[in-house]
Amino acid sequence: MNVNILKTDSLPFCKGCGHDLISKNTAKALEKMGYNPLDVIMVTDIGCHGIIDRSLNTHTIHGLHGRSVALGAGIAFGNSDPSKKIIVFIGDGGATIGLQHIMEAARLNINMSVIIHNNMLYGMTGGQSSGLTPEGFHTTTSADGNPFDGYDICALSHTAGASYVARVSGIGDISDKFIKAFQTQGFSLIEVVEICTSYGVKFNPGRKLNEIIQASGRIPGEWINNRLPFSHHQGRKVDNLFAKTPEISKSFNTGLEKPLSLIMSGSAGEGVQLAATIIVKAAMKSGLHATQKGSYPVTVGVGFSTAEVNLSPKEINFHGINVPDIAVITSAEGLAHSTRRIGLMKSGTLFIDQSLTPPVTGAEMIIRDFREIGYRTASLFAVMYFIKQSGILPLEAVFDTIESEGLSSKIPVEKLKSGFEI
Ligand SMILES: Cc1ncc(C[n+]2csc(CCOP(=O)(O)OP(=O)(O)O)c2C)c(N)n1
Ligand code: SF4
Repeated sequence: MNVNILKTDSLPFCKGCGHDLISKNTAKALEKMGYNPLDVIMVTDIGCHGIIDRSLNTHTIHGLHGRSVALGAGIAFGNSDPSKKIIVFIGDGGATIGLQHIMEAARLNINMSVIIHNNMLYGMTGGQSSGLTPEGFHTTTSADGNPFDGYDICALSHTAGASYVARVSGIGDISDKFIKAFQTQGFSLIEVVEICTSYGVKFNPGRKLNEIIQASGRIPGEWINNRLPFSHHQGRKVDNLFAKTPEISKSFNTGLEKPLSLIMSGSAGEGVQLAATIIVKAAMKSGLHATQKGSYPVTVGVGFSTAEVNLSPKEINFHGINVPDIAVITSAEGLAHSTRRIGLMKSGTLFIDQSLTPPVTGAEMIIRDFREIGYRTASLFAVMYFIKQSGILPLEAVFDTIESEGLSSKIPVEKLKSGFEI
């Protein structure tokens, strides 16, 4: 398979933003190294650099501000396949918020690469100083120039024990430096010093990147420790996460010939996520590839609950959904959460419970009492209704999954069967 790391050349950053250069050089380095996107796990942090997720064909994980290194470390601990590449993107804001995570990952020499997007300020929130802002650099919170010196993140990481550390200026082709980092056994970190064209340029008119770097005393360079990577000490003590996941074998046939995206929106307690899991597993039993993503408020147990499911006869590289092909809406909270995306549907089908006010959409609408079997089964009932109508997989695959997942006592199987006249 020859799939590019980036889905598009037109990345979602302001014109001239250094994040664009970093993303493209990361992709270039991985492509030069012959990586399949599905062997790359990209963890991104909160901030402008993090919105790259939607442009990547790799696996992507987006964490809390400053926590992406900890997330990457968790993945590295659970991964025993050296062909998988774990790369963490983080801003200078996130890097100082999560500084201790970086130090620990360097000290343990965990097998992962961290790329710090050091634009010397908090980009996404309007240009505040971070712990890496150099002395004298002007930001929203230091209008007279930063009175403090920033951390030397390269020196700290090198001293902590990272195998490979480099600081580079974010100009031109920097993919070879990235290749060195990605080839490293153990922890590698690259600090790319770059400019936020919206705020860095505005507050520091006339200053050029290389002059700022020289003035800061944080000169580009490479620092190497000859140490064994964490994986060497880890030995056989760690469990392989993939080994714990039972394989699903194909026992049914599919009628789906092209990718299909589905959003299911209801309320907490209505079994939306469980219904999505059942459908995903039933689809896999029918030979399809499938992805599932859940969204709900931080206070789990109240408010909306939305599941996004992609099904495809081919491998799925991008598991986000902008405009779905199918939407299944079973409660007012679910409708409120998905109204925007339903409004964007120009075709496809919306399955909506009859108790709700139909929204404006270009999708065909199927209105029905999906709660007749019980509100906890509304989402599953509605999505099974779609499955039966479309023939993308047999309903037997769904019932078989309910049984094999040990859910027969939780789900009113007989009622569902009679609902479908089985
Ligand atoms: C825990 C937490 N604190 C604050 C915020 C608000 N916030 C969102 S983006 C951001 C700044 C990000 O700056 P940086 O990490 O340097 O990344 P950049 O936007 O420059 O790429 C902040 C403070 C947040 N999302 N989470
Ligand atoms: S605000 Fe700054 S950091 Fe964010 S995308 Fe624009 S130029 Fe880049």
